[in-house]
Amino acid sequence: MSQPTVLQAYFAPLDGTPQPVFGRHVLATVAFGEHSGLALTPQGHPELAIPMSSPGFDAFREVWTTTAEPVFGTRDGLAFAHDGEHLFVSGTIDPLPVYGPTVRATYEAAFALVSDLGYPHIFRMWNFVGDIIGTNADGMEVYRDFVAGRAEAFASYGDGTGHMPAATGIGTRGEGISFTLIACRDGRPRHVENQRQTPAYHYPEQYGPKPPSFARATLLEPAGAPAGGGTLFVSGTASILGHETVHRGDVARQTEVVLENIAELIGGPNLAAAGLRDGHELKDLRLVKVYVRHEEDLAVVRALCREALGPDAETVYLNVAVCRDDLLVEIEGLVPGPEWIR
Ligand code: 3EB
Repeated sequence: MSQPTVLQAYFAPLDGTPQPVFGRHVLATVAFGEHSGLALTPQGHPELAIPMSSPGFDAFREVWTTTAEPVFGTRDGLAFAHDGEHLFVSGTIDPLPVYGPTVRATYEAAFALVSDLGYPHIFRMWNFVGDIIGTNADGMEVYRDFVAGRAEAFASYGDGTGHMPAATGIGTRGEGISFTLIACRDGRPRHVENQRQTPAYHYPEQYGPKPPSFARATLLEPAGAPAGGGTLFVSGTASILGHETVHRGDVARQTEVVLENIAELIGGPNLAAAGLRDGHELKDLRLVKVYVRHEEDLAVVRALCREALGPDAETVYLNVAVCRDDLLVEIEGLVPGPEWIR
């Protein structure tokens, strides 16, 4: 039997070319720096650049690698990379007075690529929304405008698992919208909700005309690997209980609720409720991105994260707006499966 194709990620400095370890290939990168754009690099792989760095916070390149030789390309303004098991797609949308119809068309083009290239299972998405809590030309909040367009695209997407992938929806320090998705061919994503939170796709209408299309976490059980393993992708998580923001104006308590929400989400009882084995702790989280709305809150948020997360968590901090004006912090990360080599 052939070896499973293993996907991994790491954070690298922005300057310099990503150097994967022997036997691995760069699939795609995301540059969290000062610039925006999407292109195939001289090395071949797609790189999405998002303006999200600022003085006092982090700037870094997220490098996705794979054990199989990837193929790179572009279609419909999207850039992609695939390795026979995983497909990485990135796209950008220029600033617009109203985003919904273009978000719908662009995400539909991405879903068509997912289907045409034969990687039907989307297991993780990131949605980077400039001016996220600003107002569009119709007087609607940009995030709600975006969410409605995305929901229309998801309405015609079905991978047979019947659920939405783990995702992040977050502000940037620039304009326009960009996104990245990762899908797989033979692996099976297992989507997980959080017993402390209303599924986002069931949020009531007070948060917008269409509910957000994402799961709280997704476990990717790699094709060909023994059952019970897999990487658990944790969505952007905020200080929300049920569907309501809690601790308005109190960044320390919001950070505590976020960390408790993630601890509950990845813990044994919540995973068992989703039919999954294993259970994890906050100390198991890696590649943690902490989105802090107010620059001056960084020290408080950092201290609480340092205490809760492990010393190897590889935590980065970015100063961007979150999708509700009362949310001060959002945190995402992943729990690597046994297939990861460190
Ligand atoms: C929330 O729980 C906070 O729209 O893709 C978190 C993760 C949030 C993903 C998205 C939004 C998204 O509703 C916001």
